[in-house]
Amino acid sequence: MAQAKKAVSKTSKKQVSRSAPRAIPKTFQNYIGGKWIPSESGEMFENINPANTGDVIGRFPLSTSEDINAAVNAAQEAFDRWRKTPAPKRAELLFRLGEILIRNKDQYTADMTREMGKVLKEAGGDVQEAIDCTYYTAGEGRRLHGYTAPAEMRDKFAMCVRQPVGLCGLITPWNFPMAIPSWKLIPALVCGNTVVIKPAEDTPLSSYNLVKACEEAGIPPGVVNLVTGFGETVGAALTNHPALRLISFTGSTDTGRIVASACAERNAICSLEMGGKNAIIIMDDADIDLAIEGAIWGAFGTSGQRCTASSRLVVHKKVYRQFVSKMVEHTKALRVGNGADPRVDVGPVINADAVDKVIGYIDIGRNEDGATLSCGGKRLTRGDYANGFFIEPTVFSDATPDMRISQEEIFGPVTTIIPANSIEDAIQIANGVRYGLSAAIYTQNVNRAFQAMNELYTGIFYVNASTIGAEVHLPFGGTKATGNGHREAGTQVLDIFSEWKSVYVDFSGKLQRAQIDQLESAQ
Ligand code: UN1
Repeated sequence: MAQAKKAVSKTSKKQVSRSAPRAIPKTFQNYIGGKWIPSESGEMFENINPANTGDVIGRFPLSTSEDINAAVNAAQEAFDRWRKTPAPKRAELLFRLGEILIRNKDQYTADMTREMGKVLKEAGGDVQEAIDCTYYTAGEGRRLHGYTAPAEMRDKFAMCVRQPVGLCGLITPWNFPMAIPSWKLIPALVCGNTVVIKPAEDTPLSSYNLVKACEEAGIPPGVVNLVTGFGETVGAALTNHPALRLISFTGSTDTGRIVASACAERNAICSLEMGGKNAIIIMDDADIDLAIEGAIWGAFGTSGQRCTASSRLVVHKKVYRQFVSKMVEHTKALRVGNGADPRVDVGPVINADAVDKVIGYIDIGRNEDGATLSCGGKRLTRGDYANGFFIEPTVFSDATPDMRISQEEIFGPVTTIIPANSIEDAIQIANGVRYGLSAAIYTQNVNRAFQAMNELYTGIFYVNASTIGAEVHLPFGGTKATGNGHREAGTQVLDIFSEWKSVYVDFSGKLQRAQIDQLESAQ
């Protein structure tokens, strides 16, 4: 998943090129208690276009723990009224939000490509996922089902209902800058919680757009609060705030561990969505051209910066050579560039740290691991690439399962091809990493497809499709180091943002003792 940013200087997070011409950037504010206000620090950081670092998208508040305190107070003040607002009424506001998102989709899409780098089609998909999530989850306003169950005593009624958990802190990543905030925000709201959102410092504009739309939809002041800034300051302040009952975090596994420890200290609920090292298995009976298409899309879509990216391709030895040569041919044909150009297939990576990390892994793959670099491998720096964070789509082949490039999350346009001897071997390789988010198999054999489905220990699984492309009405999340047992999306997300209350109504008019009196009551 998205990497946490290191502390960087306030105005150069993406290493601004000072030689490039600069228009005066727009200034943005935090949203606290229904008001747009600056940080108490008065300081700002710049949001830079990763395809062109001379393009400053805006200046956002470099917030502090004081701003977090103010936002949490606002969420606290709004909570009682919001939780008592009937869920269908809360949902009406969310449906209105969905309409606003649809109306502004093109603008949000362009903004997202500009701040995050992903190509326009994908940015449009990201906004669409927020729309889908909003409509689907708003529908829960008229469900939020609990259940009734027979009581063990006569004249006694038993049921369980959902109640909001309270104040929630949402820490969201830069790789899906509107979809993932919506996965957290919309269910939190429909369940009756109030929230403080801390978006990734690389992509605050998409969260700003989402929150602005919430304001326009009429979501009451204090229910949704937005505080921008860096993980080390505002992320930490949010995570450690005693009034927040829940922290929902999507980001790197290392940062997730810090978040989880902080939550454990104060018994806060913590939901984590973290790394992946997702494998596509390509069997000898697969439709190879279809598998190549899926592998290219899964490995290089979003420049490989998805937690579900197809970063390992485990290929049966009988079709291995054929697969590698086609994969290289198709990878070389990809057009790298500014995602705003509709001819481009692969945009930049998010920032200078990401370039260093990805190029570092390419060096490891080549030197320390000793895999074959089949294509790509370099940062692109000339001409139109000079002011952006562009890396050639890169394929390693002849890798072994234990190499670092086969084990560690690179989070960039790099995929590793590993040969396998059999379905059993392929499954073992695919399972042999610390993560368990997504996996896929290409095969024409239904038995193999089901065998893989049964034995791959991941939260998401695809047959004859890539490892990416999850839809909002099914649970999203992973096993092992990918998460901590929760699922976003689907109806399962309601189990993060609500708590169960079991209710017993005794209408017998006398004392009935559970577990003790049941034999008598059966007579
Ligand atoms: C991610 O991989 O970081 O499944 C999120 C997908 C998208 C969400 C991906 N719907 O590809």
